Amino acid sequence: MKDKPVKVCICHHQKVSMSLHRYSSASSRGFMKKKVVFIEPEGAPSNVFTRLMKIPLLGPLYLGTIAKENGFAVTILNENILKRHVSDPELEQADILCLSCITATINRGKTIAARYRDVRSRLDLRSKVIIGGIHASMLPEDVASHGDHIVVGEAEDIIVDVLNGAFKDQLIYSQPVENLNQLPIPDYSLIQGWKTMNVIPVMTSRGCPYNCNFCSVTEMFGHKYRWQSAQRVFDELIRIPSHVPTVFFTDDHFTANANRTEELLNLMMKKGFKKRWNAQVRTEISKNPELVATMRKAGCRMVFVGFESINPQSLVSMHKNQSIEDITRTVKVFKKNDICVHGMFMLGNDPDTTEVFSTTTKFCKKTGIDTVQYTILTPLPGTKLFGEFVKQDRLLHTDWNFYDGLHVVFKPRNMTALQLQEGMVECFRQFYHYTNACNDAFNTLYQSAAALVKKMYKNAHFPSMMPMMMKILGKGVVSDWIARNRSYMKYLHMLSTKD
Ligand code: B12
Ligand code: SF4
Repeated sequence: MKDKPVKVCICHHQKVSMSLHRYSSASSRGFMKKKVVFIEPEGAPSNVFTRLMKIPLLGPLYLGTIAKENGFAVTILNENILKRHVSDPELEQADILCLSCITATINRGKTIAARYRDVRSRLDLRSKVIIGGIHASMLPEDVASHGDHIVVGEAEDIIVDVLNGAFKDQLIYSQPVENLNQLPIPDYSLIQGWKTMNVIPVMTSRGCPYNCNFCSVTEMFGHKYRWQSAQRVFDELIRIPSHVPTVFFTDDHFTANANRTEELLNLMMKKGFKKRWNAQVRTEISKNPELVATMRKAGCRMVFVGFESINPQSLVSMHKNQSIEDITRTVKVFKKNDICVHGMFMLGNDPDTTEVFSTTTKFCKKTGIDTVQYTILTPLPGTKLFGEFVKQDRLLHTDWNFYDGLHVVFKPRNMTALQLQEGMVECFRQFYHYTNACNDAFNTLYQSAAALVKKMYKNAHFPSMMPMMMKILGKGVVSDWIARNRSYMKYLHMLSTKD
């Protein structure tokens, strides 16, 4: 394990915004278009989402669409969608390479940048690397030696100027997009292999008024909640190709503006929008059961909710602003409306002891949460948590590959790092096993029969098979994670014997 010094971003934020609202200026004609290649490097192979759901980040899509509309020849290479690394010929063709990375993918991004420079210089061609995305925005110093320009923040307003070479400074600060309605409809055909995508991400808002200490969303997109109008969202929805069955509203907080949400859902129902969709929500929404019922009618099949912890002290230490009652009510209200609940939990907060593993798994079983995602508290760069852990000298290392929420990268307070790592694995094992899947199968059978009877009299929803399937698939994912991470477990074991 490499120990690298951590530099926390303390740059002066002199923000620049050169050419606002040039998202749809006319394409240039009559000369060779500059080739711009956006790359989203592969995610951690053990991450269940990387393997099962190929969802691209929207950054390259918005920026690529704007660049195309402004006369550049754009390709987006997403290594998760391609299921392979980008090749040398693909890198050779890029006049400008644009990298979009989260923390867990930045190491791979740096490798790609080096390879790109290498293949271009062998052909005696100039190379230009621009790096953006959340990691570069939170820790620009970490990537400075790998890019000609590092862009901090939302880049829609400046991308054309950056590509045109209008900026002299290496570090470029951009402004948040003020009016999200003006964003172009993402052009998915720019992504090579996009037709294999079975879920299309749509993001209808940015920013979050909350202040969770582990989250980088507020650092990146701010506390002001900005949203698109129902009509703008609908315009995007109807352009999604018919072969894609599912939409994922990737907003951090899809229902934060209840009026806008209701307007959108009504529009979807009125216009007969038929795709099923999932969304990320906070627990507050379950205080509005009418809206939840409308969500189901408009096609919602699953919600992803950051429950984070069932240890009340941990909820406080995270500044999550939610209680156990909120969590319990949320599961109840959504299940009552036949919407599956994917609960996301974070283990290893300072108030957590080893007891947290069994109490969390028991809670998940008792409440009947459909699918779960246990993560380990992770100090992501730019967050308050990261700042605190650096100050307290609690980071184990800064090998970003392991900053994926599935590896312990800090010294926990009330247990060893190994106990935390093993505890997470055990939580997964307890949830994703065949007995649970069989229980789901029986429940599904029973509920289907009940729905059939009900349907004779009124509308009834048939239960989803998804939780059962996820439990079977999840079991394989957990075994795979264990097999791939033996050396990391050994490393944590070595640390615990040192203490
Ligand atoms: C959709 C989503 C997912 C999807 C797809 C993710 C993917 N392809 O990596 C799924 C569900 C699979 C997922 C999984 C994970 N995710 Co996620 N996810 C998101 C979410 C909600 C939306 C991403 C998005 O599209 N944003 C909107 C676009 C517009 O923003 P953007 O892509 O950052 O682009 C803007 C700027 O960054 C910049 N920019 C971006 N690229 C470039 C390139 C250039 C050249 C330039 C100039 C500018 C630029 O301009 C863009 C336009 O304004 C974000 C939260 C968020 N609000 O962003 C979290 C987020 C990205 N995820 C996060 C995390 C931690 C994870 C997981 C590790 C969680 C886990 N434990 O499993 C995994 C890792 C997956 C992987 N790749 O390995 C963190 C990342 C933080 C960090 N520092 O790394 C975020 C920020 C959430 C958080 N709470 O902090 N995720
Ligand atoms: S975790 Fe969710 S609620 Fe908390 S600050 Fe981040 S986006 Fe907002």
